[in-house]
Amino acid sequence: MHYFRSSALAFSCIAMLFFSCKPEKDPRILNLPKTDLTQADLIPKPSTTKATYSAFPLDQYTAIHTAPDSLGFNDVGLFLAAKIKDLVELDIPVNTEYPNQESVIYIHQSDSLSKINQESYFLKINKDSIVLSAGSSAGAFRGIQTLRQLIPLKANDSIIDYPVWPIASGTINDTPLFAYRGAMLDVARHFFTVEEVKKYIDLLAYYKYNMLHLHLTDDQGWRIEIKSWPKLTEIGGATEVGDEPGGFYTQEDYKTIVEYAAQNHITIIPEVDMPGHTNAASVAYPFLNGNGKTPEIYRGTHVGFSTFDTRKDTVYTFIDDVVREISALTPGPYFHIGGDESHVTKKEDYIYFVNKAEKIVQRYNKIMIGWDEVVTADIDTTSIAQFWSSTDNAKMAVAKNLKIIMSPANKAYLDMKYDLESEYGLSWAGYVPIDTAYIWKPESYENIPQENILGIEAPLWSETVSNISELEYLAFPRAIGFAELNWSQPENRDWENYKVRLGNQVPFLEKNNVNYYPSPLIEWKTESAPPKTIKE
Ligand code: TNX
Repeated sequence: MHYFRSSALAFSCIAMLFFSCKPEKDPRILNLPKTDLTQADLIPKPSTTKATYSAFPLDQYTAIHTAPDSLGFNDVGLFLAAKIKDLVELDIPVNTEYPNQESVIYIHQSDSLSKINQESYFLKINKDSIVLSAGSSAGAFRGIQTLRQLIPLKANDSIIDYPVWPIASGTINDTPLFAYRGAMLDVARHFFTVEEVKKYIDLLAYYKYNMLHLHLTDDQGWRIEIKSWPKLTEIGGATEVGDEPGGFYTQEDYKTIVEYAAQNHITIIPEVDMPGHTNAASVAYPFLNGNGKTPEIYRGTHVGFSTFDTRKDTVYTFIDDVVREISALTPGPYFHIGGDESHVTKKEDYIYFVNKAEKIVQRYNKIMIGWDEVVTADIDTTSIAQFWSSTDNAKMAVAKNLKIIMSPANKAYLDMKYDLESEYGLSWAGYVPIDTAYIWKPESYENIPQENILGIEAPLWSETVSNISELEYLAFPRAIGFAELNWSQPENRDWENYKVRLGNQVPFLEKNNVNYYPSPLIEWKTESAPPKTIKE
């Protein structure tokens, strides 16, 4: 009897090997370890999470199926498949014929969700399927980031004879707190290559950022090709802070960045800083200069010494060309005119300048953004103020009913040193350790009403950093905290709980070769954490 049973088993195994090259889906898959979705290390923390304590088996039988391509959902499916391939080496088919329908990730369009918010999504993880619903491909893309964060790095290979990555089951309902979740990169003080910017975009997208502001010009360099004014990059592109060689983006390079960002559902915001911070432009075209001195190349880190000549018509012809050419390459709705620290521009000249620059930006159908000083001019309520230092300016912005981007330097500046030990960074706004960067309420900061606030943008000025590794040291982990402040509901944010989830980002950061500051405030999980399971 015993003998008979085992020989029958052997026979069916041989038959199975004979008829199929892939092993059959093992029924023991249903016995995946118990999980608890509410304990997952998700950043930003979702609005609501419910656990059902089992798991979806991500494995060689999984396929992705999406809503029709016209809505951009196919691209989101392909993006997910590519990230799964990078992470666990599985080839997951997207919208192709698949033999096994028991293990499918569906990505659906849902009109009811788009009524809440274009970026909202609903994720339902079952034992045999994952259903991601979103109003738009942007919402689906945000949901995909959540799903990526739920995939364990290590397969649960003790269960069956092929690898399975169990994804904790349950439901997640998620909506962003703020519509504008930004980072800024200063490519003017030090130049960063297209590849470096792409890597930063990858990391920002993982944490659900949707805006990347590029500070393209400053005293030390001009970084974007303007075809009608070629010396800007011929001369202005050849310098940066210190001895390094500078660099610039051709218009094709810039398009590459814009397209790559768009694939990551991130909008690029170009900034041409004016009328101050313009030494590099004036070196290239001295007629622009308004500070009464002969412009000379500048490789230092002082601010506030340069200005355009605000009363010359040809200066506005120049600005019109620059705004027109950059706007034509920029699908996003915004154009940033800078406007900060114009210490050698007379007040009345500054106001005159900002009023005229705003009209030029509007002529090319863009919404003007400026650093908080621009509110001292007569700007339209459609323009946006970026609060970085002056609460008086922030209050004036509220009085004028402007929308405000929150970048208070003592909280949100990624270029401030963490502490005494910091290798890079400045400290004019104080040290910004990661608890200071996390424990504040952007939605009620300095009595600015929440309805005026678009969201936080975390600027990274590059006087002290010159390559991606140094950039990452300042940005990570603080940029991860701003992602949570921007996305998660205030009642879901908690420093103690965040600390644990942040410590568990190490496998992701290491896998992506990210140079983060290992702050002593956090218990970093340097070994890839196994999937969280509950003992039965
Ligand atoms: C202030 S923030 C600046 C920048 C500097 C930065 C350094 C702002 C609008 N202007 O020009 O790079 O401080 O932290």
